[in-house]
Amino acid sequence: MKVKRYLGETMQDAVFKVKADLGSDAIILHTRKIREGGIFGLFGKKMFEVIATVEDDRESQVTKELRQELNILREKIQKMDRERNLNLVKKEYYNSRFSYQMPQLIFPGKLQRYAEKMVKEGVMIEIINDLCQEVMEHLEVHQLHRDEEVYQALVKGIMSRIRITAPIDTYQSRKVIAFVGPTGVGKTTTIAKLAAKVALEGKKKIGLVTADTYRIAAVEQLKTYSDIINVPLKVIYNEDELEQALRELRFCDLILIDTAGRSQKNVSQMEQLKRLLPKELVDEIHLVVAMNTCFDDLMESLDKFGQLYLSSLIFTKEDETNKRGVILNVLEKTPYKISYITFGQDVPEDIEEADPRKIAEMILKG
Ligand SMILES: Nc1nc2c(ncn2[C@@H]2O[C@H](COP(=O)(O)OP(=O)(O)OP(=O)(O)O)[C@@H](O)[C@H]2O)c(=O)[nH]1
Ligand SMILES: [Mg+2]
Repeated sequence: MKVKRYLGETMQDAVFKVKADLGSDAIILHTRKIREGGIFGLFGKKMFEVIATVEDDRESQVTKELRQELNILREKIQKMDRERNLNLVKKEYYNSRFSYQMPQLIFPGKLQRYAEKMVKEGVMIEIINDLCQEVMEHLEVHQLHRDEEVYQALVKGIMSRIRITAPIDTYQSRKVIAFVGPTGVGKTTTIAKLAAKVALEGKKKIGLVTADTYRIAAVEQLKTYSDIINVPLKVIYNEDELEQALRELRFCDLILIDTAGRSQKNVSQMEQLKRLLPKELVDEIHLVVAMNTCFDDLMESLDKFGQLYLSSLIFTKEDETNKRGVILNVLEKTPYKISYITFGQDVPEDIEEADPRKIAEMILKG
């Protein structure tokens, strides 16, 4: 570091000399008034002294580089701030919209394409927004442009939202399981599929009970299946007969109870169902709902059937809808788990245990 001394008749004069010699990057270290000439400092001329310095080349190069780095960092921080503010505004905007509206979703890179797919699959906007925000937080900017990385990150996000229960044929102890739900959603067909699967595996003895004596053909429907797969079927006409039917099926490891379709709007039917399926006799109740039902009706069913102690949900008729996002929506709005998904009329093929990865892929692949 060079340190130099400058004298001027005025302070401005001295500073002017500093600038002329060392340039405008000069640093003033010290100033003072002095007397120059004379005897022993007396009678000398009054002058102004300035001690100044300037960084040498090597130092100024380092400073330059540091300054450049500082500017880059400053720009990055400003950009991040702008992005964060933009995201906050977007989030606020989406949250303020009614779920079914399709606002202009704007996400970076490949996220945009998947966000649009999820909209088509009927996933609620707030869920899409949350999923995409999570991916944006976890992936670097360049990764957002790689399809596979974005896809896998979204699969992971969806999977973390899918809650499932263990398949009924994995239970260690004897279980009595009832199936309830609105009319025509596929309760009897689902029971036939499950009974046939378990019977075919041959590991468990299965028995059927039907409480659906409401429609003349209902008993016949289940009887046909029980004859084909060769499992016993008991018919009960009121709640008092369940205990006896279960006693008669005491040699069975798994007993599936079919119930009549019930409208969630009919309060007395709901009360009847509660009396029919007491906790002391029935271990689990699975609510069967069809995926092609409109979301509001579905939520109403969940609300009303929720008066029973539901263990899990079965989504049927996946093959009859292109709004598979309903599964995510329901799990977001309720505390339930899923046990099975059915996707056709064929017994026993068209049923699968709920699998979070498959559900995520189904929603993202469309
Ligand atoms: N496409 C399709 N049809 C299904 C599915 N599951 C059931 N079904 C059909 O839906 C109709 C009603 O099925 P059921 O099993 O009788 O329905 P349910 O809930 O027992 O009806 P109720 O006892 O009258 O309340 C039948 O034609 C079934 O073949 C499915 O996953 N996909
Ligand atoms: Mg039925």
